[in-house]
Order: sequence, then structure tokens, then C-alpha cells
Amino acid sequence: MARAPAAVDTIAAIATPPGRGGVGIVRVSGGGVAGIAAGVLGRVPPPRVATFATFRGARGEPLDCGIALSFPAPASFTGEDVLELHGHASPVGLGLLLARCLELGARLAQPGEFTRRAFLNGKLDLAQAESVADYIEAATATAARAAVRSLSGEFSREVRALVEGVTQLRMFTEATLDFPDEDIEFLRASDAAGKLRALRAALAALLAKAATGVRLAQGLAVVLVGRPNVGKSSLLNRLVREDAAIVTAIPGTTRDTVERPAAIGGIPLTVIDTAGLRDTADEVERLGIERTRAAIARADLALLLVDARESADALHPDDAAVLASLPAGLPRLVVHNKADLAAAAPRVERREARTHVWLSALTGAGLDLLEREVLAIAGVASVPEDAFIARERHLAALREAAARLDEAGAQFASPAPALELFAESLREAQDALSAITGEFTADDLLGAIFARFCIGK
Ligand SMILES: Nc1nc2c(ncn2[C@@H]2O[C@H](COP(=O)(O)OP(=O)(O)OP(=O)(O)O)[C@@H](O)[C@H]2O)c(=O)[nH]1
Ligand SMILES: [Mg+2]
Repeated sequence: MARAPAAVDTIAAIATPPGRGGVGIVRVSGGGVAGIAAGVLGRVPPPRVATFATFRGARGEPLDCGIALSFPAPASFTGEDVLELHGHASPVGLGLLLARCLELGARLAQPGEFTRRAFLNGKLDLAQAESVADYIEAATATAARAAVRSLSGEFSREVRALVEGVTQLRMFTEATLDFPDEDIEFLRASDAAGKLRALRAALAALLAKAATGVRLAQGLAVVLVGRPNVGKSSLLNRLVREDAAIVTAIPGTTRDTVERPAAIGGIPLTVIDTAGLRDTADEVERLGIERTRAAIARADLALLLVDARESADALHPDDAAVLASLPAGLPRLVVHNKADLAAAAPRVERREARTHVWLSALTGAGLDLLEREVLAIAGVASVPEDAFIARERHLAALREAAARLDEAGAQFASPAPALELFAESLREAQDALSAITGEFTADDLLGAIFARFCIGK
């Protein structure tokens, strides 16, 4: 495993979130922990025993009292000597305690630096380290559970199993290359093609799971658009299950965008209600419509709301104009709202290569149909029990590996296979997969990953 040498300097940070509360923790890691323990506590506490102590400043004055915990290397989160000082969560008090540690030789930790050290010291692989941040950021219980599964190594295990399979096939091919007389026939006889197919299928399954994992981590930004008064704010309130936006019968009620978190089947959503789109001389409404355009630009999915009374056979020209004005690549659903007034049954129809949902934001009828279609567009039919969390970076690596395996397959299937190229594609697939767990990862990528953590993690 290619890993950088362990850092030896000592880092410190407040590990608990800012604010006042019962317990606040300063965490210290590195070669200077014993000296810092001696300076603050007068001694190094016995390993892994909660030890009540007074935390002292440079002149011996008490700063706080609480629990001190010592984790000697390598049995610690970072793999280095670690000291945790559990004091009271007073922002000023914790600041003084941290300053004391810095005075005794530690330096302030960078964002994610504890977890980075855990990775560099082999305590976690890269996918696990990333899932620490994803757990902290999780927006739904399902996402949190998925992050814990990644943290415990379930995703990494599946990736490693694939790496193992690809490596074996590559080794076998390369060994065959050393005996030119046998080469391709020998590989054929050993069912290399079948093994490759099995690996490719396993990779496809992992890709699908990882895509769900990315959705769990990132969620989906859903923007509600349409002409004034079609019921956008009413639908927002339904989706987020609170009265977040003002609803009135007056067209042009919503001026500003209103953004709220929601969830469908454990997938986090950000639902954005917007000002109705129309030509207007009203300055405030006009600015609101500009914000609508900005919200559309950052959405993953647009729900175009129309009035079901006006859209029985075809869209009203004004609705068609709004639809045509959406960015080309933006997935969309047409929602025929006020189905209750149109005496239309809640239903889903595919019309002109688009999905149409009839519902009533007022009564809630048909909302379940909409939720199902939203999940389908997110590429998630349902979140499986054994879901894990994942990132775009992982998806890109899995897709790269899939392309290289396809290349290998094409080579093998050609009339005159070049086994060197077959082996080379396998090696590239193996490298792409290894980047997920960090066996093969550039330093600048590591920097980018850990910089997104908060300080103290
Ligand atoms: N009967 C019925 N009335 C609805 C339904 N949805 C919304 N309404 C009513 O339609 C009116 C407009 O609803 P809003 O949710 O404010 O519409 P909007 O699209 O946000 O309007 P603007 O903010 O002005 O663009 C209100 O009187 C709602 O009670 C529905 O499904 N059925
Ligand atoms: Mg509104």
C-alpha cells in the first residue's frame, strides 16, 4: 500500500461543535502528546481510563476540570498518541484550553486532519475516511445508516473483492504471456471470458448501489415552477409537510424563493418554491422571477406545475412556453395540479416522451404517485437495506473501471486478440478501483477530500 510517512508534529483542535453545552472536547494527536499531558494535567493519564483531572494553565492556574483520556499509539483513532480533554462546552473556556495546548507545542489542526492521519496510518481506507464526513453531513436517517455501513468498510470490501478478481485474471494472463505457445487457447480453455463477464456483472451491480449512495449523500434539488396561482406553494407545503410558504388565491403571491428540506424514501430533497413565471411590470415580482431562473439553474429536477382544468389534452401555450424555457439537460415532470377541481383521477401518463402526474396539492391525492416518479428520475427505485453512502468520485472510478473491462472484453472477443492489451486494460481497471479505497491516490486529491471536513474531525 503506497502511503505517505506518518506525520510526527502534534495537532490540536476543539472536536465538539461551537456553542454552549454540557461537554466540550479538545483533541490532541501526535508525537508531543505526552509533553502536553504533563503540562496540562501534571502527568500522562493511564491508557484508555477515564481520569478526572484539573486542566491547568502555564502558571498552574485551573482552566477547567473534567475527564482526560489517553490513547497511546497505535491504538487510537489517528494511530498516533492521542489525548482527549473533556471539559465543559464553554466557547471561551475551550479556547483557553486549546491555546494552552498550542503553547505546549501543538499546532492548530487543519480541517479533516485527524481523519487524514487515520487514513495515512492505515486506520481507515479512503472511502471509509470520506464516510466519516458523510455521516456528519447526513440529512436523513437512511443516509446516516448508509454512511455507517461505508464507515464500517462494506463498500470498501466490495471494491476490494472486485480488485482481487481483476488482479487474478490479469496475473493469469501475464503468466500465460510468458509461454507464447499456449497463450490465447490456454486462456480460452480456462474460461477467462466467463470470469471477465462475471466481474463486469459484479461491477455493474456495485455501480447501481453506488449511484444510490451518491443520491443519499447529495440529495436532490427539486424546483417548482409554473405560472402564478397553479399551486406551487401548496405543493411545497405538502412535500415538506409544514406551512412553509404563503398560499393565497391571489396570483403573484410568492415573490422570493422558499427553500426547505424534505425526504422521499430516505433520499434527502431540497424543495424550492419560486415566484410564478409571467410578464410583469411589478418590480418586486420581476426580481422574484430572476431568482426563479437562478433556482432553476442549480436544480436537479424541475416540476412544472399546470392547472389540470386547462391541460386535459394539451398544455396551455403559456405552460408550454415555460417548459420550453427550462435548460435542455434538466430532467422534468409535468404536474397537473388541482385535479380535484378538474374532476380528474390522480394518475401518471407518459405523453410526448414526458411524464405527467395528476394530483391535488390541496387534498394530497396523487402525492404518492409524484413521489414515486421523483425517485425514478433520481435513479432510485427504493433504497435497499444494505445501501452504503458514496460520492461522485467513486462513481467516476467505477465507470472508468467498467470502460476498461469492456475494452478488455472487446480485445478478447476480437479475431486476433492482443493479450498484452487485454492485460493492460485489466491493469487500468484495477488502478481505477484502487483509487476508491486510496491505494492509488494523488496527493492533491487527498488535499481536496480532507479540506471539506470541519476542523477537529
Ligand atoms: N382546489 C384546489 N385548490 C388548490 C390546489 N392547489 C392550490 N390550490 C389553491 O390555488 C390557489 C393558489 O395556490 P398557491 O399554492 O398559492 O399557488 P402558487 O403557484 O404558489 O401561486 P403564486 O405564488 O402566486 O405563483 C390557492 O387558493 C390554493 O388554495 C388544489 O390542488 N386544488
Ligand atoms: Mg406561491
